[in-house]
Amino acid sequence: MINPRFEKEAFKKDVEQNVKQLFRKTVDEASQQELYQAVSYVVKDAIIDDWIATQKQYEKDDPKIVYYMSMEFLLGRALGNNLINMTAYKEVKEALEEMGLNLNELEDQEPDPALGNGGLGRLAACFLDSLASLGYAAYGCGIRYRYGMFKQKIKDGYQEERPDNWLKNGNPFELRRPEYAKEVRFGGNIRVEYDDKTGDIRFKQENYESVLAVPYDYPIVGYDNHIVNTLRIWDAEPIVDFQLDSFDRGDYHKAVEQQNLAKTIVEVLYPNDNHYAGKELRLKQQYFFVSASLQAALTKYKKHHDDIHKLPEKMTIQMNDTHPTVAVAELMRLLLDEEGLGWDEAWEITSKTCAYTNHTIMSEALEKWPIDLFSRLLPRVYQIIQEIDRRFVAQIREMYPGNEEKVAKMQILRDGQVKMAHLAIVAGYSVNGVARLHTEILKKQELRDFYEMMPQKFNNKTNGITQRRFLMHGNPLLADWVTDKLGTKDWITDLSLMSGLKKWVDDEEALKEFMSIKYENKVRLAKYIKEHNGIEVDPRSIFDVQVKRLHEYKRQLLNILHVMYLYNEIKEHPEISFYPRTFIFGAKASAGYIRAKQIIKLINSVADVVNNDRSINGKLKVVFIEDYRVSNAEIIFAAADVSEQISTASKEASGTGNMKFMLNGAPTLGTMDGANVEIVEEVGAENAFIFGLSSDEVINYENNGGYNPMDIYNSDADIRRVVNQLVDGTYSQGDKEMYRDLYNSLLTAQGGSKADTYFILKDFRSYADTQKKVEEAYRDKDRWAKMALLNTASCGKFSSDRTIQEYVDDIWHLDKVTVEV
Ligand code: DL6
Repeated sequence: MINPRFEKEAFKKDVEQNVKQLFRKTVDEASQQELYQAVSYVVKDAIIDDWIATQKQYEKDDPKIVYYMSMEFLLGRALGNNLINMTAYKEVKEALEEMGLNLNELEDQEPDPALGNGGLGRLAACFLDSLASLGYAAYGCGIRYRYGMFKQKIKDGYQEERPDNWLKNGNPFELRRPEYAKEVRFGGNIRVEYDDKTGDIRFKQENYESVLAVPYDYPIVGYDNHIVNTLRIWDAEPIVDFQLDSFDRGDYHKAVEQQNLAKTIVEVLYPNDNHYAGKELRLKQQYFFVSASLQAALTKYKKHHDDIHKLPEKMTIQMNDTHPTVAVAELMRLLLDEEGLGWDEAWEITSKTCAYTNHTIMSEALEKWPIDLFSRLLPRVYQIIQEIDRRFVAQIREMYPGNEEKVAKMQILRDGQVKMAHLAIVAGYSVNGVARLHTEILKKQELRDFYEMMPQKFNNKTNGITQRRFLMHGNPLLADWVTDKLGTKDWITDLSLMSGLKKWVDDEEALKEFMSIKYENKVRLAKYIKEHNGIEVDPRSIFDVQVKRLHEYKRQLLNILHVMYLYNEIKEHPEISFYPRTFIFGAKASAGYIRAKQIIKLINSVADVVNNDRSINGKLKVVFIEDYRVSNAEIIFAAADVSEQISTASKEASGTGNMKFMLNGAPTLGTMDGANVEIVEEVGAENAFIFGLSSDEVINYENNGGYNPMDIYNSDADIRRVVNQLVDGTYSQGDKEMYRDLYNSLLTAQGGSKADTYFILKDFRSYADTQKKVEEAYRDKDRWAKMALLNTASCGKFSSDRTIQEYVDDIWHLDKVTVEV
């Protein structure tokens, strides 16, 4: 049943009213941005009814709540997604059309709230969508960065970073909640007070700096169930407003400091993906949002419960990677110092409340804070970690008497560092990886000692994605087709039903329809590329796509070297038949990651040469899509023929882009890495293109000193030619130094890393051969259509609904809630 607010006439009137009230204009005078806001406020109004109803229901049912703590939530735009989840998208689109407005154009007015870098942040957003859609009480807890992920501009082929002032026009969907503000303290010293009468000891922080954490609540709308959960992101404000008279009171510096701290702490998201920069401000950010979120969670709990010991029955905290793991010690601090519990009671509660997800085995991403920095910034939290560490070391020694090597490997405080992953594992009740292979690598390699000591904590939760955004919103044509073919919309909340599409795999008509939807989506992407890149691409060519963060382990370099190889082949053998291909890239590189930026430049240089060479008759095109983000990702996934998932095996924890491509009918061209392994298992090896070293082989090489890429360089003329083209000026207008570093990285060991650390040359041949197979398969239209359809039909496992249900069953143990309206 349609929400009365979205009935056409009522909706149109409300939009007109909002335009008038907000901007003193009529609809025909208002700008697209103003209209977007006016529409969003109507939608928000409808959401708020459900939001209130949900919170009332939660008060009544008192379900257990999960607090999903994450430095990143890569939400993507809200308007369209909210309308989809309120099942009002089509009605609203039509109502707007009747007003002469286009919903898609209005959606384009919304900035992408880019409060995340990549997979980890986007996963958090999918999880929130699934939690609400499945009817579980949840809070996302994060930071309201004033500047999210930078906007990427490509200038002369180089990446430039521009600030993303996403809040400049306000944010219609959020609500400021000053009544829930909390103070967060940094630095100073700890004074110990003894109470002679009771013998109690109290720890008082003195001479600290503090900020006021003020929450902004952002609604997370469940699908067609009237449930609205909350993403609570914290802004920082000075505790006392800057007052002129503070100068007279000698507080001038303090007031300025507070002002500055509040301003800087939430200023910007660190743009590092799978890499830890070790900056003091980052630690401040972590503690800031963790402390505020925990204080708020405890206040909420205590409102309805007297017994703090029962906290684990009513709340659980999921720590999204090591970034929020200071939560463990902060919860201990609150229980010890604010609630007055003893150590054992506090530990019992904490270790039943906190759980940790590991998202990477890249050692440079595991956070380890220098002890001097950590103890200076968080003196009381540090004392608590010392005690956790002391007790843990005693446990290790008890379990492994005389084995000091174990202590050295597992200790939390070691080598002058606070090892955050160790802290989380020791204190948490669950440790999970994000794909089966990843979890196995954690157990056997990276976290082996911990697994041996506490195997019961370890479990796997293979990632997933939400079909609401990545099919319904991103690919409405296919979504309608799926509903038609399955004869039900139930796949929207139960993606396993997609397997019902398999019965159409031999139906010629259905295959034709499926592929013509793909074609339409390719036309849509071609138009986007023309508008944004000025490049003409042929939607009949194979759209071969690699979109993700730029990182050496993800091997965009392998992809572009292969394009260079194909170009050589086409030039050299114009007579051989070559199916036209469009290689599409989209990737942001962390601002300080020089080599990643060189790879972006190389891709653009190759694009320049190849796209402008008329002699190859447009057989090969290369496109680098600027500013890859959630909103253009939706268009890209829908249009892809081939999904490039070519990380060095063992390095990609899971990947989630791979699942979005699969959902949209693009077979995977990839290594046996991360969740690719499970994708292949679901779809069958014959419907994917797998190449390269296995993770065992990679790990084996790594443990035995690497391999010698010079052997390949010397023996394979095609590879040698391509590698040499990095330094012969072919792609750099004669400049032989421009790509020297990339060349060196492939052939020579440097600064502690081995030559070709990511096995690019080692996997090159196998990749090129497999690419040939892709071409052969694509030429056979019928075979390709079946493969593509089978990918969509086999994606059921990869819904974040399934992932969340597993977290609920195995880790969180939440209660399901229904909201009647
Ligand atoms: O689990 C979400 C996502 C995985 O799909 C990717 O494979 C993995 O690289 C990513 N990990 C990170 C780790 N970040 N840090 N820092 O982003 O997580």
